[in-house]
Amino acid sequence: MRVQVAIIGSGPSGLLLGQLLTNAGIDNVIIDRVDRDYILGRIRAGVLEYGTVGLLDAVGAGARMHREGLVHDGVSLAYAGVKHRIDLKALTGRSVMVYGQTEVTQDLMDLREATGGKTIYNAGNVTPHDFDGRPHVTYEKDGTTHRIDCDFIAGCDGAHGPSRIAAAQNGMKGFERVYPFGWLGVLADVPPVDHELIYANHERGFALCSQRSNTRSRYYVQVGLDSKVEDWSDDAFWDELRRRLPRETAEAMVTGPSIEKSIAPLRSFVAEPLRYGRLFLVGDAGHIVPPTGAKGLNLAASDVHYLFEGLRDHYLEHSDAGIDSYSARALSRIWKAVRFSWSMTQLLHRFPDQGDFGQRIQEAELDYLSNSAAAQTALAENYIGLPY
Ligand code: RFL
Ligand code: PHB
Repeated sequence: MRVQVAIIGSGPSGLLLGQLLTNAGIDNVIIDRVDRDYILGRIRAGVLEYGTVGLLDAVGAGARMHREGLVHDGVSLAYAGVKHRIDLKALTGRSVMVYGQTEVTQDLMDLREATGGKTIYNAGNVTPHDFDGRPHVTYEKDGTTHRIDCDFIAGCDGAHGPSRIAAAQNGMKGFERVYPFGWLGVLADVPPVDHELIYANHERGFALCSQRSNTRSRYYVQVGLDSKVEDWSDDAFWDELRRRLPRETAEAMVTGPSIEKSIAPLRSFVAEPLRYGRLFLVGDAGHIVPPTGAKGLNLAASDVHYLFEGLRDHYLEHSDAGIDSYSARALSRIWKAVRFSWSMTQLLHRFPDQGDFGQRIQEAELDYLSNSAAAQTALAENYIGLPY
């Protein structure tokens, strides 16, 4: 097979890039290690920046999001037993969209199918080759090795895929921070405790009240790295969550059986550069952020925006300026989101060595934030998403 662009990975970044290319008449194929149902079973992000919403609209995948997604004009921070609202809309003129990554992925998969996009699922041993010369991707399926020749390879295959590995073998530099805790997440068919998200700082650790709809909630509590999902009964989770929230919030909480429960470790990682000849790292393949800032999926979308502009200009304008500047343009936005996610993590979590002094410093910063329009504007600008 020969295509113009071979995309490794059928997560949000691969699907969004694939759709932009298809709509522009640029031939592409997506190759993934697993199948559609497996990908749709992964419960992940929930908050979309206005830029991500705009991109989904631009490709034609926004209709259900506007029908079923929840527009949030604000977000709350809770600390020392009190909740403080940050009015995103009043401070920036923008809102965010609460719509699950699973739904985004499903909408993009449905659109790809409807527009005749090619996807190869259940491909084994997917490997990018010769990206400085004649780029091609090989994979195994049904006992045979297949080869796809292409002009460019988009590595949209997440943090553990073959694109990051290939980059590491070709001079990539990685910048990393590992945090000494993880998030235990629970999904439950109970009404959300608040109409907006609550990020809570507490001496026992961070907690987050998020949601997927008016009848489905997504909650998280910070846990130690040695914690296992099996150690947490539903009751133990609800008790711990309530302990970390202001009293009225805890009392208003409706609990019920979990429909999903998982633990994710937190880390920050950035790969530099994001381009290796004709191979590009996109989304989680190029960077990881702790979920505290709700930036991972949104950064995947902005990477796609920059790379698509470069590829479009290459094919339609005969200019390589966009491809040549992809890594620098994307990294400049990525590092700002990495900084924001790191600072939100720093502000809201309990660190093993922070002690009472560290707790008071966090509370002082949260107090300053709740009383300063300037500080709230800085947070709001980052939360709704920096411009592309
Ligand atoms: P994905 O979604 O990981 O997709 C990569 C795809 O590549 C495939 N793949 C391979 N294919 C072929 N060969 C191989 N060897 C392969 N290895 C992997 C995989 O099967 C998969 O289909 O990366 P992508 O597209 O870059 O998207 C990134 C986002 O998924 C990620 O950044 C977000 O989920 C992060 N994130 C959040 N982001 C937000 O913007 N807002 C949020 O509120 C938010 N909350 C979260 C999150 C991530 C979380 N976890 C579990 C890490 C909450 C959590 C708990
Ligand atoms: C989620 O709903 O899963 C979610 C929301 C906000 C975050 C992280 C995760 O910052």
